[in-house]
Amino acid sequence: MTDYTYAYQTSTTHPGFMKAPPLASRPDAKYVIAGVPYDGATTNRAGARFGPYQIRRASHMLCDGTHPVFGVSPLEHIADIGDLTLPNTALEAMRAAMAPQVASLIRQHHMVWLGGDHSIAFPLLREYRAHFGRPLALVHFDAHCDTWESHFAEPSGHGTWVHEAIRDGLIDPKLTVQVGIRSAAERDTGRYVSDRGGLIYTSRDMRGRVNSEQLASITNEVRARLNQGGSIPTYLSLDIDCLDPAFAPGTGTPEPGGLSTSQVLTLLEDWHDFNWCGMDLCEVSPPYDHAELTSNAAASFIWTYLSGRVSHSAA
Ligand SMILES: [Mn+2]
Repeated sequence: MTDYTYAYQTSTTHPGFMKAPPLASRPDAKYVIAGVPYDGATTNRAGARFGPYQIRRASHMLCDGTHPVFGVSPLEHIADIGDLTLPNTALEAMRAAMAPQVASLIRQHHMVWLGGDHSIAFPLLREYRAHFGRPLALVHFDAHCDTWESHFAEPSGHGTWVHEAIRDGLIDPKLTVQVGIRSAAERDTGRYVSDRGGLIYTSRDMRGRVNSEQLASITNEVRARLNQGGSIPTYLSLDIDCLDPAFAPGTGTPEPGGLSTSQVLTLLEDWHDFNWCGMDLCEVSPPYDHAELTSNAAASFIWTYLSGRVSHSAA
């Protein structure tokens, strides 16, 4: 097999996310972390290849892992497989190497993927679509709509995957929810999801709404919408640039005027009982971070998601 090991890859599984053991020593782990350290599709500032390493490092401050809202720790339920072995080359070669590894993992585990730039979401969704045999529901936190039809004259990049996923029937556009959108985009691109029946909450829609009560109308609307799909598997794709650069400066394509860490945490807490089938957290770019703000936020979001899953499974 080609040696795809690069200096920046977390090629050992120790220490894993929250110091979770490697998958080999906990093969029946329900929840498994895997890094996808690829940033070859970044349009602005590269560096997300270092995201998985830094998110894991930030997660080590979570100590015993007991979550203040859910009162549980995900620690005994998780393993970390380290980073996928990928060629740091062209997009298609990377995706071809990624597919069999992803397919094998999602057959056996509930996965949390650490990006990497957001181009990894499309090949992930292809494997989920194949696994479940039906289009998924999608909840997508991002400053960007990611519905561009081309990537600067190339067919695919880190801002095209929602368009590609709808085009290829990987997700149901009516069961697609976007949160935090605010970047420059032509009207038909920016409203692509809502024009096809989905829901978009821009960061402006969310100004001044932080706690559960203030966000209740959004929560109720999203819950009602996802319930229309019955028990449809729902995938969470979280671009850290949904946050305002004040909360997440360490990202490749920052957009001022975004969400606060508290707003996103409220939603992750209040939406913990959705029918989640997996998540990714993309676009953490440590070279632009300050005081590890961005990687700490990313680690807290994943910890909250996992704690919510463990709490919901026990209920
Ligand atoms: Mn983005």
